Amino acid sequence: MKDMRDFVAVCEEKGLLKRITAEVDWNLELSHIAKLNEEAQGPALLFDNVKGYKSPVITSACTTVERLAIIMGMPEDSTLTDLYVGWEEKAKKPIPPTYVDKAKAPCKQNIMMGDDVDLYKFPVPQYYPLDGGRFYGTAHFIITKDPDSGWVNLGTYRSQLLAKDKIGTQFIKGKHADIMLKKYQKLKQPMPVASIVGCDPILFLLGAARVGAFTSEYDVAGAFRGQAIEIVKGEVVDLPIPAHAEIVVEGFVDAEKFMEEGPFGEYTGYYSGVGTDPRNFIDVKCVTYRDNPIFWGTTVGRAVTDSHMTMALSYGATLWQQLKEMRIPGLKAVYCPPEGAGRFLAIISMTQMYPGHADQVLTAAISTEMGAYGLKTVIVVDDDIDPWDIPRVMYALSFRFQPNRSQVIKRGRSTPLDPSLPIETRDITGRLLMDATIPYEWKNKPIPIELDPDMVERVKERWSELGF
Ligand SMILES: Cc1cc2nc3c(=O)[nH]c(=O)nc-3n(C[C@H](O)[C@H](O)[C@H](O)COP(=O)(O)O)c2cc1C
Ligand SMILES: [Mn+2]
Repeated sequence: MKDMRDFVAVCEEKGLLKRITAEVDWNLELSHIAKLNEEAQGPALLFDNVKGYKSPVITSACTTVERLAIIMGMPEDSTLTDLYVGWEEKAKKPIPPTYVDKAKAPCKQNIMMGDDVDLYKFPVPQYYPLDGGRFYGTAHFIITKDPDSGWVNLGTYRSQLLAKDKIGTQFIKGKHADIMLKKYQKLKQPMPVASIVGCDPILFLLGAARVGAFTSEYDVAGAFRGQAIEIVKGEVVDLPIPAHAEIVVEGFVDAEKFMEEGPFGEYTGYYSGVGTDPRNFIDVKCVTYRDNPIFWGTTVGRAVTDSHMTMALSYGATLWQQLKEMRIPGLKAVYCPPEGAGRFLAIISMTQMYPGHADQVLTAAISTEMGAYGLKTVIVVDDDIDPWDIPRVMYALSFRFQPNRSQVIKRGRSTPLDPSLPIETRDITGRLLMDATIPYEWKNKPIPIELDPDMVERVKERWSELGF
């Protein structure tokens, strides 16, 4: 799979994509169709007839585990936890991208330069009623380069359409683009950036994943595909651009210039902040795009939508990967529920091998790069319980968890989007670690009740006689 069109073709062939030919308004109608469709775990949607536009919009690409598996090149009956395991395995052998001839790069088929740049030429949706405007970048990612080391980063950070040649940025503190922007600020230079809409969907999943600093998401994408991602040079920025991208925005972010941005109906189910905030923005100098470009959007808002599934994969897989890298023995499986956007809550199943082992796993989870940011509750269960089996997790919390002994509250880095904290003080969160295992060191463990096997046989034989 090298681009969005391959993904559309695969999904269409498997009956996992629906073309909507009726006219649909980009203003709320399109997003509401997508949201209601996603609540029902429906197909990917290709809107062929957006009011006032000729080119299509795709939504709901990542809504089901089946389609996430297709993007990852994994068996379609995989569970989310299977995908975490596959992610960790595939990511092991990074392959750097390779340059191809510009003449052969579809992303260069059309160009708008300078004053001709007009982002209103694309069918950008308005998602929710109180959103500050249309959001150009949802299922997109922003490419930046570290001025010191040359490390190329791909990160998904939302972008509001602020003017025909301006899109907002929301690089939350400590995100890779934010770290780089601060370096450009010191150098007194604007940061060159490119925003990519529509491409091989694995690039978007990686843009949304917490790949460690100094590692390029391009190299990890190469690992997933088993071959180098094809790139070309930008027209005005010296950044590698996916050759098969649908729409490429090139421009500059000046760390000292701001425009009012937001609010936006976030994945927490609440609008971000209280109103607009001054934010940096991309001053767009050039746009290149394919013929009839497919505009890709992802629905945010109340769980569970497309973006929650995206994060349940990209964040959950990262947590699993980073725990595995710590080489802790006995880890069986991790599950980061889509209801918590894959990042507020994690459940870990493990085989205990020594006293304090469960405590180690709990503190390890919040010490990973992934878990150190915003993870609020970690539950560890014994290996007889699958972490995605929520009724069994409730059982463990009822019969194995002991508040006097097995919960610890820590503090750490929060996300400014967490609605459980007052809007003014969202820097620091509490973290709850819950040990729902039976302590390894107990000499007298509770004796589990097993049915008598002979009696079970006898009762089964008499089942119909008993009137069942
Ligand atoms: C749909 C979507 C929208 C996102 N919006 C933002 C955002 O506006 N700002 C932000 O800092 N992170 C946002 N994220 C999370 C980042 O993509 C994620 O933290 C990623 O790790 C950032 O890349 P980096 O690790 O290279 O900085 C969003 C994720 C998704 C899936
Ligand atoms: Mn990164």
